[in-house]
Amino acid sequence: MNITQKIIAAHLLEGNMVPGETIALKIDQTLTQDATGTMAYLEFEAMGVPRVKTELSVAYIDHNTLQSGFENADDHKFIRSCARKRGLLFSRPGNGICHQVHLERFAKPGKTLIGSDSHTPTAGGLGMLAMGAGGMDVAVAMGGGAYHIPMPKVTLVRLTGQLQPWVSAKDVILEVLRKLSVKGGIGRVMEYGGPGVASLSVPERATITNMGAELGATGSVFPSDVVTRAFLKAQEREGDWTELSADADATYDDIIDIDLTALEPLAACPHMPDNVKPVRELAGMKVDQVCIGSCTNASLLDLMKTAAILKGKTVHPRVSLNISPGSKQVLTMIAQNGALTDIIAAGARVLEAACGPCIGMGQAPSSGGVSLRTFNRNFEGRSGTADAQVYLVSPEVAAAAAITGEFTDPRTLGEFPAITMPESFLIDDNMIEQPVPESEMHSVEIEYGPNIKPFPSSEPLPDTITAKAVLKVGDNITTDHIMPAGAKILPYRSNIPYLAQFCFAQCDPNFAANCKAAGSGMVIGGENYGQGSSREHAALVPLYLGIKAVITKSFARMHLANLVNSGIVPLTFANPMDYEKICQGDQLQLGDIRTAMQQGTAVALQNLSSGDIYALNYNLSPRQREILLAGGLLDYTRDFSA
Ligand code: MIC
Ligand code: SF4
Repeated sequence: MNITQKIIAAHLLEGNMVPGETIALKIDQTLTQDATGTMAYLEFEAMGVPRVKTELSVAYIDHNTLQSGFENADDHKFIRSCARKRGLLFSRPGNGICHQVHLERFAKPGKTLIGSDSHTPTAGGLGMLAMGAGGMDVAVAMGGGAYHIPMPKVTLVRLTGQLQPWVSAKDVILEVLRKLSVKGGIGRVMEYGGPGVASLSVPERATITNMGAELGATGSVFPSDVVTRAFLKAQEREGDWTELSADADATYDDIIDIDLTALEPLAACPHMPDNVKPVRELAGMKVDQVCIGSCTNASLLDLMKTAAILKGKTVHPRVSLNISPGSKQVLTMIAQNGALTDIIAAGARVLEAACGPCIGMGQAPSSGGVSLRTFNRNFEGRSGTADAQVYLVSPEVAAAAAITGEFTDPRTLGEFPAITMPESFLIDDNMIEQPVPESEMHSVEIEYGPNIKPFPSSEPLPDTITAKAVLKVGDNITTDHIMPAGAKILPYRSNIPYLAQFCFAQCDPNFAANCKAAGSGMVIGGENYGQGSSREHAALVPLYLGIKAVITKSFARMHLANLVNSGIVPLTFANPMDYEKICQGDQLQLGDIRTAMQQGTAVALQNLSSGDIYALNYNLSPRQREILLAGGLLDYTRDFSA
């Protein structure tokens, strides 16, 4: 077996390990962050489970850290009260980005983790099967329920050679994205192997597994080897180590080869992570902003490299350099070893250890500004500036541009500063709060601030759905298109009615008004609809606006699951050419949809405006069809437990 199959086999509760067939997995650990967490804990409360049943569940505060009103602070209190009462660890604001902290303090080789954040697979760098999921799925897992996914195919990414000076882990994953595209990982776990693995440290591996999310992959995983052991030892967690490797005769569904020695510095150009070019081709382009941070590239190693490049220099006058460390551990260590002094002296604007600019929580670039970011997503408008040109790069390329004021191939800067991993990290978990003992849980009140509004209710699936095509969009629509984030909107993640006005605003500013006027609607989409984040708001808000079905050429995994969990029917065109035949505004009908979901029979879409009929497909497990029949996962769970 390969590593993925080994972890799945050890956690399999139901189903056969045949790619595409639905499997149910036991989940050992969960994580949430605050932007998805408020909803996840509201759902957990609605499920009525008194204490979490996992081996470990952690509630992080890292996204909504700008507090320009009461909303975020209130939501943090709500999450803290849930964590204390329900048996979760609470990672306080300031402690760092969930994926970075989880890697440092909690990830364990061979275990399963789901998190209400699409970059949860970061922990795959430590040999975990870690997956992003919607908040409701995480709430179910916290309650001890299984996590259902289609059994993934496994792609071996065989690494040979060794990275050359100034070339880094970011370039490895950008190369994979260049080769495979943002759709290339769909339905797959990317498993790293080959002789090149041994040369990569755990934080470097985590940069690679982190951006497996951008491939659309279910997860990404590295072996657990001596390097993993050394990292865990340095984190005073050697006891958490177990060896994990693929059998010598393991088989894979596909293999891709990457020669680390041949890689060069790369950049993902606006506005997709797979639009990758060599940095040398971009050299000379003027740069306005540089941001170093995020769950992709804000480890100790990344910031030590940054500091070494900035040492004794001044940030170019044209450039605003922003640095957000990945965790309190990272920030404390660079403060102690002097690297932070070099960063500050060079003129960097040092932000708190949180997501920050990555999710548009401040530091929006100037109009039309060129921003080089060590992050993982450069979707249009995500930075907070609609016409900004965001490039995704390594810390080396980012720091080089911060000094020169232009895209610079860092290999032209001379000798690479040698940075090595420390033998021990500074361990202080004082910002991780323990829950109260179960015997005292009644003493903790859940604190609901005025920002928290009830979530939208859905109804059991009707016999027939008749509704207008309120929106037609193209390929690769992201959840940032469906439900944008950023400093102005994110504080309302627990207020679905308020969020509704921003739904699809970038695609059609009249979307919300049209939905309200129509009363109900369907959305028509192209390939890979709903790629990107795990946010279930991209389903809950359309539900609130009356969307009953979404019909596309294909869906991204997490968004499809979120639609089902919200009671919105996801269907695909049997003949993708039929997509062309529907116009926005057409009146559409799904006849006998309830019977089809009950019996697993064929579904057709009638276009009442043109008279055409289109055959549709659905790739839904019997459980997912039952969830739809019940009107969503919450109602299904209630029916189930009744
Ligand atoms: C993101 O990077 O887009 C986010 C913000 O972390 C999301 C979660 C969210 O929308 O709250 C993700 O990646 O899942
Ligand atoms: Fe936070 Fe950005 Fe990572 Fe999402 S991608 S978890 S916003 S740092």
